[in-house]
Amino acid sequence: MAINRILIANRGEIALRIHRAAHEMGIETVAVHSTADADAMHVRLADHAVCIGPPSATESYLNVAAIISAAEVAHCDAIHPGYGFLSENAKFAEIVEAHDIKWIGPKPEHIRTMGDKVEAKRTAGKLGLPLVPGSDGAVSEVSEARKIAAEIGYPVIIKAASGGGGRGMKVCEAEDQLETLMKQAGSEAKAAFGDATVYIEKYLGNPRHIEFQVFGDGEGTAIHLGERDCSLQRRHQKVLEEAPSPVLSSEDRHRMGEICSKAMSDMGYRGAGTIEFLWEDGEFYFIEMNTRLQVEHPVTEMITGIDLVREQIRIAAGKPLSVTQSEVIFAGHAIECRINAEDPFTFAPSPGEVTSYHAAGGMHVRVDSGLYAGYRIPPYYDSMIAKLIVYGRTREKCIMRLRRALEEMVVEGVKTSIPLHQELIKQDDVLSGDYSIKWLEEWLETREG
Ligand code: MV4
Repeated sequence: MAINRILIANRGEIALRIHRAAHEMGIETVAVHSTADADAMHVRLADHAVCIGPPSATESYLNVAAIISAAEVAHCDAIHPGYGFLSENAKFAEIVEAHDIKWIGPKPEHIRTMGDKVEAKRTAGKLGLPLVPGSDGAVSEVSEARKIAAEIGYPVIIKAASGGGGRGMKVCEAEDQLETLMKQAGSEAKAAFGDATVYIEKYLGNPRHIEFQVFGDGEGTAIHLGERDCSLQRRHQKVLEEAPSPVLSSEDRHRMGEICSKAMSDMGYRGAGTIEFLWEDGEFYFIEMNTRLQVEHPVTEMITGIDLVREQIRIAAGKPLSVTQSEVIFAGHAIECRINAEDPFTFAPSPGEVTSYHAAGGMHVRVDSGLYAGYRIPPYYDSMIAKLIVYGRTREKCIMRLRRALEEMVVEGVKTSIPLHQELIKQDDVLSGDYSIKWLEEWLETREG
């Protein structure tokens, strides 16, 4: 049952994050990397490294055969997929397990269920999670769509079953647009995901995105670690996340947290998961579940003191969760800023050589990053180069510390989103926590510069 050597099937800051948890548990690590990442920090720190292909992700970090071969050759007994890449690929999880390698992740059947948004919603409903009013499953006929929309009232949103993360959605304001938008949504979904299946929901005009972190042991024990507010997004990319949400009372947290952990317990969920809700006027509506560790997991770690990657590894090794629900104590406030190598005004990617680098430090400041002076940020992957996570006993103190930490960060040679974050945390609505999923894009339109 014990895990002695983990293959980390990822790159960048999350590969480092996994390496750190493993080493703190006395577990060896094997990095895999593309030719473009030979000089990356995750490759330098790991105990062993295997080159698995050319820069293109399809031929390296998504190359199942190359990753399984690397795991066999390097005698790994477990694979951690991180986020993105193969992390929510049920087939890959099955292949890993078929090779007698432990999959540090949820059961493949649960990954598959939650990957299909129609199935996910049906499952969530059965498990007692509150849903957005809408169609009961897929909608194939326009006549059926008309009937449902008339019942729930306009505006409605048409979503692709294979979509997720905001891709393939159409908002329909009135019945005369329904047929056109249904057909558009279907054909776009077919082109993008190879699946034309769509479903319909009541469109919520001004919600917040609030997600609950859950953990299960796969045998019916499950806990929640509270929520994260991720409403500040641009084009479905999160920019800043915080925990707890500025709008939830501890009663709200406990009530919704209990509903989430009960659901995970009933389904026998294993590992880390995130249940995403839209929140409007004090009500929660389930939208999707992510069956992976998330980028923003450190804010949860900061307010609970629990190492989420360590819990993932424990569960994969057949050990129980290290805490019971009553041992989970929420304290203080944490905010994460995602720092991207991009122009802070145009958002154009800015790869290239980092000529100088200094990470912020001091009390309650955490920087998760594989950057170093002289590192060349390759142009082939995601532009996120660092996460700055700051803790404070109150939200106000957390923001003061965040301002100080952003001042300290030095990344030269490429453009970064640090100036964007500095400006963002000066805004009254951000200071007061009064923002919804629309706030950031609206602010960017009115911003000067
Ligand atoms: C919605 C919605 C409004 N009403 N569903 C976008 C990503 C995907 N996870 C779900 N999304 C949305 N679903 C209903 N019924 C608005 C969004 C949405 C959104 C949600 C979370 C965070 C940012 C967003 C930005 C635009 C739209």
